[in-house]
Amino acid sequence: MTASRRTWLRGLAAAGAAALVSACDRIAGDPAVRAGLKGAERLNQGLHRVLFDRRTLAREYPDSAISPDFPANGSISPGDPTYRALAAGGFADYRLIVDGLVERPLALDLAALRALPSRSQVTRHDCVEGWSAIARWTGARLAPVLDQAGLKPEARFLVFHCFDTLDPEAGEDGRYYESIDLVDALHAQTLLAYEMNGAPLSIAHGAPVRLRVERQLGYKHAKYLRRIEAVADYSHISGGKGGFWEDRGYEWYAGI
Ligand SMILES: Nc1nc2c(c(=O)[nH]1)N[C@H]1C(S)=C(S)[C@@H](COP(=O)(O)O)O[C@H]1N2
Ligand SMILES: [Mo]
Repeated sequence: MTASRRTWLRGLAAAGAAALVSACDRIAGDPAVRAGLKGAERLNQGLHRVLFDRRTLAREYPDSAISPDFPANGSISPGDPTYRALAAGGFADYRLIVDGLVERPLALDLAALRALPSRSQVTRHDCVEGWSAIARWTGARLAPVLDQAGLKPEARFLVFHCFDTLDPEAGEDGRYYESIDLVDALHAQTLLAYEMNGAPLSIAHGAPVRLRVERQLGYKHAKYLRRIEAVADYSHISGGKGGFWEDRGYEWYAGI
């Protein structure tokens, strides 16, 4: 860009800003306008939160805050025969599939997951049923896993397919599942957790691997993961609302 063009642009910006300020001075006295500005400010705050704050970290606690009794909720012992067989073998044959809109589909065993960049965090889990509990979660950060698989540009959501169901009538299509967008997928605290409080994840809490997505409510933290599918949209999956509980009326975005 030439120097004269730069000066001209700077002048234009300054003139624009000056016009805006004087216009603001003129209208800001009017009570109706003031109310309008407040509304706009709130809207702007909401937008800001959506666009930026979702990347900030959920609160982390000292070990002394860890709950002595962390409830296990929802499924606590999946009956799926494939899951049963994997559990009986100590999950030696377990593979977490990462596929869908990715360049390189993955099948990760537990050793491969443990070899990936990890994180450990003490966070509070909030269930909509009205309880909270604090635990240390350790696992592979999801972002490097996605790097390894190579998300295609069309990928906008990740769907987490689980082994269990809470609806025995429903069959294969009625199994527990969840979905998140890429902001949450790439969040620093989003983990494929394989340890809780320093021990391998118990079956009640989602063995061998569960999602931790710390900026959202408990039902988003899918247990018993079998497959992560990158998709452009999730309306064709199960009930179409992006999750087992979402299909039954819960919010898709359960931010806390
Ligand atoms: N696969 C699967 N994931 C699940 C559930 C479930 O029933 N099945 N329940 C959800 C709910 S409502 C909560 S509060 C947490 C409970 O996790 P916890 O058993 O470790 O407390 O898991 C969530 N993830
Ligand atoms: Mo929950």
